[in-house]
Amino acid sequence: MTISAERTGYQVTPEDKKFIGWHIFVAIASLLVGSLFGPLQALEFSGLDLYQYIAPLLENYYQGLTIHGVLNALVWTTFFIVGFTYLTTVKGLGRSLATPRLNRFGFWTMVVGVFTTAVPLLIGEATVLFTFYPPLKASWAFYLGLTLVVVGSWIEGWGFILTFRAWRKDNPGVRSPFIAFAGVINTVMWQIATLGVAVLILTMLLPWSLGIIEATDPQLARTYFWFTGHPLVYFWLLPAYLSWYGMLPKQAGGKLFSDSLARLAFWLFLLLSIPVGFHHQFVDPGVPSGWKFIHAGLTYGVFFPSMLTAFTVIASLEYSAKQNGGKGVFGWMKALPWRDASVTAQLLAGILFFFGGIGGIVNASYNINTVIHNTTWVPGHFHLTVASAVTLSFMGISFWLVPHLTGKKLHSPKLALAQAWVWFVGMLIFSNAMHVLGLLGAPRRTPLGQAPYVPEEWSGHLLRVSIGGTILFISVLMYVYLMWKTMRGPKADPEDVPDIPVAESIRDPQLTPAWLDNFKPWMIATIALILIAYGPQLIDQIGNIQLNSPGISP
Ligand code: HAS
Ligand code: CU
Repeated sequence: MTISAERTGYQVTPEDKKFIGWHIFVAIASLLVGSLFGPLQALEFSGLDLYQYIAPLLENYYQGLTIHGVLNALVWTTFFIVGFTYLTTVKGLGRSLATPRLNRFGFWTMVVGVFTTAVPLLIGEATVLFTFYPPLKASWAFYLGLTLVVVGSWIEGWGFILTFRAWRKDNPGVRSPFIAFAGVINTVMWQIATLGVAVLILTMLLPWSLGIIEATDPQLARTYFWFTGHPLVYFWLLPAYLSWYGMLPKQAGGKLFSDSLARLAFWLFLLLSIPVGFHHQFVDPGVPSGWKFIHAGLTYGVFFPSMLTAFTVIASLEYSAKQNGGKGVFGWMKALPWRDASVTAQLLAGILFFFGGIGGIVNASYNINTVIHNTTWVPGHFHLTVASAVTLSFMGISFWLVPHLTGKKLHSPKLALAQAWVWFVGMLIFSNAMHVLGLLGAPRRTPLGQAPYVPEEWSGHLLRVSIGGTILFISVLMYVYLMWKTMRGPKADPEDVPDIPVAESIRDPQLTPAWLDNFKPWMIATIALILIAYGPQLIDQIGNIQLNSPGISP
């Protein structure tokens, strides 16, 4: 018995479509505003200082960098993910949410949070970069706004979890539909992961910014931060994986190679996403090296489900291409639907992610990390991951999603295809230059155009950052233009509106082992592993808390 959404043919209700559409709208608006600040940094690297022209608006380089990071890495992603998970939950389970009012409340909480965060950001009262480490100090409104965004995402997440449970009650023993399953695992992971920043903000940053406590403990703050900060990157990534496993094979004219492997990867992400945060703190003096070593080992562990993903997704693509006449060990790749902008964007995102993943293993290696830590290598790495694997996939998804939600046709499929390629080329140039500069020792988060110590040897690479960054900016503008024109276009014939692509798996999912569809053992193991990997250090660092670091702002 297969009961994929494909067979149930459930159509998402117009109200749900509209509500999901608002999430995507806020996401794209944030991406646009956040991206306006990208070229400022990229061009500054080769000495073109645009900041002087907008001096009355921006205080300094760091303010622009903070806005860029917060809007692109935090807001664009979170709104897109929550909206997309809403869609995969209702479509996958073939029913509307159990809690529509709760989700509306969650959404508006997030929106109020974004505005509360935006005000101090724009007036220069929150120039603390997207990691907001103390002793850098922001206005209380910044911390409160971030809290509201996180709490809103929790509330929406409860809606997805409760709906999944209601479905489970009605369908005992039936394998959960993959796209709903994958979205809900990411939601559960997020609920646990965000406890770190929740404690950080509520016990330290908010009271500090309100003057209730005088100073902070930066070491403990960083530990709390990375408890959330690392799993955050998988919160971004897993919706892209959901699409690569659960949708892309259908778009490529085939099927998912293995439902079991797909589910195993998601469980491993639940298990291993959180207890690896110290790989961001290899040089922190307050964390003993034994614990860093354990987190380095667990990071190699969380590398594995991504390799599993590369295998399974490429196998699905090969199967699909061969169904459609593709031949040869590599020749089948030519038979993929490269004219389909949504498919191409996601394939290019996957290719860029290979390089990002290899860089990740360099970062994770305790001793080699000291070579690249705090250099431009790190932004090079995360532009291949969050800004490519994730962002370019989300762009590809929106090529069918926005038409589906609005009942329109994609404004220009050719422009969409070009947009994906422009991103790919821009990112190859940009990220390669950032990696090379990092190896040469260029510090991250630094206006290198003004730095007096920059050797001549760097100038070619700095120029490539500027060129790559400008190309990426052009690609964002193409994307936003396309989405705007699509949204504003005339209603299309219902046959011309793309449906949600839901891939079937080659083997009946009902044959997938039951332990790959049962939360209980995985939840127990997840919590146990977090307690082992973090418990002793948290007890130690909280026990030795030193609130003695006053705030500074640049
Ligand atoms: Fe990372 C720093 C380690 C993945 C994001 N990372 C960062 C920062 C960000 C970030 C934002 O261990 C900077 C934070 C800051 O501001 O300080 N990262 C890793 C490792 C992985 C990894 C081991 N990172 C990500 C992902 C991110 C992300 C995903 C965002 C979404 N990262 C680190 C470490 C640091 C770090 C250290 C700290 C550095 C420092 O010192 O500060 C792994 O998860 C990567 C696994 C990936 C793979 C690739 C699999 C390939 C696939 C492609 C399939 C191909 C397809 C296309 C579908 C194994 C799945 C086929 C096409 C055809 C044509 C057939
Ligand atoms: Cu990490």
